[in-house]
Amino acid sequence: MAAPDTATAPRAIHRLDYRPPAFLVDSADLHFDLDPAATVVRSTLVLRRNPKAEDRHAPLRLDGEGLTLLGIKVDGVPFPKTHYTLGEDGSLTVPNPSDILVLETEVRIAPEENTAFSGLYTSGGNFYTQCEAEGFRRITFFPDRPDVMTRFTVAITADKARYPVLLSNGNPAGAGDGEGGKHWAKWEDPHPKPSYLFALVAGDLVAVSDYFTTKSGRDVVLNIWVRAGDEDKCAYAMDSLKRSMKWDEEVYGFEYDLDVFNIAAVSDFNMGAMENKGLNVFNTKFVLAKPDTATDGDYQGVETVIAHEYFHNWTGNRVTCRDWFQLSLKEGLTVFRDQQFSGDQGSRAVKRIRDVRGLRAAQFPEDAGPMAHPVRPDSYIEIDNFYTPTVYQKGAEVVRLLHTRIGAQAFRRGMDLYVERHDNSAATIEDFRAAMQDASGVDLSAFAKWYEQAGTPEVTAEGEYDEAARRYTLTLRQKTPPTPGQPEKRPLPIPVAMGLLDAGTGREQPTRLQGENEARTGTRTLMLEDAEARFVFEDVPAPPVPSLLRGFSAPVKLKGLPLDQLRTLAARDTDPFTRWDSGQQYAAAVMLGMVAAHRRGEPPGFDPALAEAVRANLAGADADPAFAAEALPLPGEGFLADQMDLADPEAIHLVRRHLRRRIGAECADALRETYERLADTGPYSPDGASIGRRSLRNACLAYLAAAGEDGMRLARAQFDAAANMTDVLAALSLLAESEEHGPAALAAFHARWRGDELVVDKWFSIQAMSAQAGTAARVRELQRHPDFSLRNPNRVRSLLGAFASGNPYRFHNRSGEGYALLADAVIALDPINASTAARLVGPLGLWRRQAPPLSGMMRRELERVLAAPNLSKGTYEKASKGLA
Ligand code: B3K
Ligand code: ZN
Repeated sequence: MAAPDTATAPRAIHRLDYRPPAFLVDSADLHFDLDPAATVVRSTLVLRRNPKAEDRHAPLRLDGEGLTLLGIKVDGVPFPKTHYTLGEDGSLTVPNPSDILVLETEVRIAPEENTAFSGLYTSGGNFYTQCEAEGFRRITFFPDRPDVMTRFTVAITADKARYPVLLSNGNPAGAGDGEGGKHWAKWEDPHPKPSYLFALVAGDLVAVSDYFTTKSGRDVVLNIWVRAGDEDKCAYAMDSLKRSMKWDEEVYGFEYDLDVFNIAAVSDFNMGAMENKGLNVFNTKFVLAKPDTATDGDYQGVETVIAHEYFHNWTGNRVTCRDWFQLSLKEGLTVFRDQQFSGDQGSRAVKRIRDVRGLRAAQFPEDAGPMAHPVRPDSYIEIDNFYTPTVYQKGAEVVRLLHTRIGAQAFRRGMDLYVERHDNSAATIEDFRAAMQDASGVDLSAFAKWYEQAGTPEVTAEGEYDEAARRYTLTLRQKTPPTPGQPEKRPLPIPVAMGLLDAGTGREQPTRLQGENEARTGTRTLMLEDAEARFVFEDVPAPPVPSLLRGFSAPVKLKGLPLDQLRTLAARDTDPFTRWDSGQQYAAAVMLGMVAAHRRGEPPGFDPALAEAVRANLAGADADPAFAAEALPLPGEGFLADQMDLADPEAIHLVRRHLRRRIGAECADALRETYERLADTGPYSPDGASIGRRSLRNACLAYLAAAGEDGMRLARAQFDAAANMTDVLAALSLLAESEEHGPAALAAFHARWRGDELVVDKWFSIQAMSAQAGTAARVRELQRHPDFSLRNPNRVRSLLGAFASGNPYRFHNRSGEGYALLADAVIALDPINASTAARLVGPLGLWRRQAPPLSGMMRRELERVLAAPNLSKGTYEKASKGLA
C-alpha cells in the first residue's frame, strides 16, 4: 500500500490530550482593509494568562495559516524579531510573554486566491468568510479554538462603489465615508464568542428585510442579503426564520439577543450554512426558493437549515463546545431541535419517517464502514472530516433517547439548567448529560455509552405465547458489530417503544407486565439495558403480534421479524412509523429473496402482496397523502444493499426495476386514478398537505412511467405543462431514463434554465443519477461542459456527488470507469478545495461492501488517490482509513 511513511504522515489529535488554553483573549479589535488581492487585517488582542491553565509559564501560541506578517507590537511597542517565532505550520509563538499583554498584528491575505473557501474569500466579486472549524487562523493570528471566547469589535474599510454593503457580527456601531472613494462600517458584538463564529460579508448585495418582535417586546431587524435579481426568492427563508424565532421562544424560552439578524447567501460554499453570531452565511441552495425554480424538497431544505442555524444561537453560540470532540454537543442537539420544529410545522409522523430514511441512508453505512466513529470521536486528523451523519444525525437520535427517557417536561427543565450553568462558556457532552440528569433525577450514566461507542446495534426479538397461562414472553437481544479500533462492544440502554396487536383482529391490546397491577393502553417503552432481556406480559388472550421500536425509539437495526407479522403491522399498526417501516421491511425481504434468485440465474417471480399493498395504500391515501407518498415507493437501492453481506448493486437495480414495472402495470388503473384526482389546482404552496399530494402524485407517475410508454407520455405531458419545479423535475427524472424522450427534455430544460445556477445543478444531477448504460461516460463528458467547474462545490456535488452516492448501479459499473472518474476528480480537486475533495472520496472507502472484482478496482483507485503528491490531510485521512 502506498502510504506515506510515518515521519511525514499527518498527525492525529486525541480527545484525551485536551488541555485548557494558556491564554485567554478578553477583547479583539479587528480592522479590515478589503482588497481581493491584498487585504490587510490589523488586530489588537487583549490577552491574559488563563488562571485555569496547567502550566503557568507556557508560551503564548497563536494559530495562523498562510498569513504574511507585516507588523507586530506588544503593549504599543514594536516587538523585536528575537522575541517571537513563526512556525512552519504558520503559527506565531511568543516564548516569554508577560501574563497580561496587548498584542497588535498586521497581516496581509489574498482572498481572491482562496479557492478552499475557508477563511476570507471572494465569490462573484463579493467577500465572505467561513471560519468553522479552523478558518479564522487564515484571517489573523489567534488562539483558534472554541474554548477561547472573546468580545469582538470589527471595523471594515472598502471601496464604496464596489462594496456598498459591509457586514460583520453583532450590532452596527457606526459607518461613514473615508478617503479615495472608500467607506467604512463598524460592528460590535456584545456576546463573547469563539473565533469560529466570526463572520464578515462585504459587497454589492441587496437586502430583503422584515422584523420580528421578541417575547419581551424588542424589535429585531431581519435582513436576507442576496445578489440583485434574487430578491423574489427570499420569501420562504424569511417566513421560516420568523417561525423559527417564535418556536424557539415558545418551546424553549430562547429569545434572540441582538438588534439585527443578518443572513447572507453565497453560491460558493463548502456546506449548507453557517451559524456565525448575528450574521449567518448560507449556501444559496438553502435560501433561494420560488415555485418555478425550487422543488418541495428544496423548500423543506430551506426551512430546516434556516431553523437549524437560527437555533444554534443558543445551542452552539451562547453555549459552545469546549473542543471539537464535543461537536455533537451543538450539532446533535441542534439537529434534534430542528427536527422537532419541522415536525411541529406539519406532520410529525412523516417528518420522522423522512429523518429515519436519511439516517439509514447515510449514517448506518458510515457506522459500518472504515470511517465509523463514536458520536463523540476519540481522535481525528482533520476535524473537517467529522461533520458527519454520525455527529449530526446519530447525535440527534441520542438526544432523542434522553428526551424519551426523561420526558418532554424534564427535558425542558434540563435545557434551562444547561443554559443556566453554561451560558457564555464552552461546555462538554458530559455537562449536557449532567444537566439532564440533575433536572430529571433520572440516572442517565448508562447513556454515556451512546456517545462513546461506534456502530449500529442490532436488536432481535423472540416471542413465546403460553396459551394455558395467557402469557406472552418477549425476549429482546442486542449486539453491536465491531468497528475500527473498537473490537469489543458493550450493551447500550435501548428504549423500545412498543405495543401488542391481536394477531387475528389486528387490534391493539392493552398490556400488563408481570408485577404491574393494571393493564395499560397504547404505546409503552421497554428498556433493553443488557445483552438480553425478557418481558413477560400477562392476560394476553390470544397470540399477539408485537409492534416494536415505534416512532423509531432508538437508532438500531431491528432484525428478523417474520414476514406475516410485518404484513399485519404494515396494514394495522396504530403507530404510523411502524406501519411505514413494516411495509418497507416486508418489501425489502421479498426483494432480497428476488436478488438471491436472480444471482442463481432463476426468474424473478412476483409476490402479489406487493401490488395489494400499493392498492390498499392508494385506496386509503386521501386520509394522509403525505404518508401514502412515503409508503408507496419500494425501498431504495442503498437500503437493500445494506442488508446484504456483500452488496450487488446491479442485481438490486434490476430486481427493483422489474418490480416497479410489474407493480406499475398491475396497479395501472388505481395509480392513474390517483394521479388524475390529485392534479394541482390553484397556486403553488409549500405546506405539508400540498407537498404530500404532489409527492403522492409523482410517486404514482413514477410507477406508471416504469410500466411503459403510456406512463412516459404522461411524464412528457407533465414536463411540458407543469408550473412548478417539483412536478417538472419529477417528470424530467423519469424522461431522462428514456432514450426516446430523454435528450430532448434535457436539452429543453437546460435551454430554459441555463441562467439559474441552482436549477443547472439539478440538470447535472439528473444525468448523473440516470440508470442508462452510458452514464459514467456521460459524467466524464459533463465535466468538460462549459457550465461545469471544479471550483464550485454545489456543482461538484451535483454531478460527482450525485453520481457516486446517488447512483449505486452505474457508479459500480463493472468496467470500473465510475471509480476511476471519481478518483481523477478527487485528485484534481484536492489542491483546489481539500474539504470538498475529502467529502467526495468517501464512497471509494466502502470497497469492502462490494464483491470482487469491484472491491479490488475500488481499492486500487483509493490507493491511487493516496499516492497523489501533496495530498491534503483531510483527503489523506479518508483515503488511508479506507485502506487500513
Ligand atoms: N456548523 C456548520 C458546519 C461547519 C462545517 C465546517 N466544516 C453548519 C451547521 O452545522 O449548522
Ligand atoms: Zn449545525
